[in-house]
Amino acid sequence: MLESVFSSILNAQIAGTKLLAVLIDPDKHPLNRLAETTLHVCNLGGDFIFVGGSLLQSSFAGAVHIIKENSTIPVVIFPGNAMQISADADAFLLLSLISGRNPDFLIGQHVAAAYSLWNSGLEIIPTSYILIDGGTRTSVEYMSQTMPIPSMKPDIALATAMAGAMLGHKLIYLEAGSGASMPVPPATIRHIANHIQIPIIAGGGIRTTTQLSDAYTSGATLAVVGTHLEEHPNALAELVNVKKKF
Ligand code: 1GP
Repeated sequence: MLESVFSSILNAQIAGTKLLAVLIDPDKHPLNRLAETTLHVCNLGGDFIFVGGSLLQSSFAGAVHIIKENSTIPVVIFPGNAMQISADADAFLLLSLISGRNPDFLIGQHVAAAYSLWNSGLEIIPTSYILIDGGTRTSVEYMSQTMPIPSMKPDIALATAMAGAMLGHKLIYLEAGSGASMPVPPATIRHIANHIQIPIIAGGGIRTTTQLSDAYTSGATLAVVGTHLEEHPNALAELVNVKKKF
């Protein structure tokens, strides 16, 4: 039987190994290139394909279908909103944007999506989604109409993650926002990892092998890279090499 997505992240955390997810935003990948991108990620050693985006200009379900058909690794929906659901995927991150105070992203979208998700057969993974200031106003900040946690306030980030843990979330996603000029500070990741046992995902603004390595060293089990690989698809090999060193 296939290992569930959450189990494989938890097992990596326990083993001290690291994982890499490539984010595919269907709006930024023409449908006729999706199969090629998917094969590229699988062949080079990505662990997961995350699918999601802020808007919905293209067919989300169509994109997930093509990705899943061509993928040998789990396909995980990382939704921008309740419209981004497809039973073709393997898992769904049920994100609660707990750094913000917008009820729509704390419970409203979840209720809107509930019937579809309940009946989808997808592995649903409740996830604390924590936006940390990455030096740029990002789409997630604007679309959610929430304020990120200041990057130099690791205690607030930790308190937020603690609240998420006590609410029963299974993952903590520390997000600087897609295309952020700075990733989540390693000190913030470390501060949370030192106090909370839940696996940490770090994403947003990771562009270099050093930034990726810093995210892992400071305690992230899974890193997510999108923009850098959209701009430089050939950079995936060096990122995978960083992951393999752990
Ligand atoms: C965004 O964490 C992801 O939600 C990836 O961000 O596009 O900056 O890599 P980038």
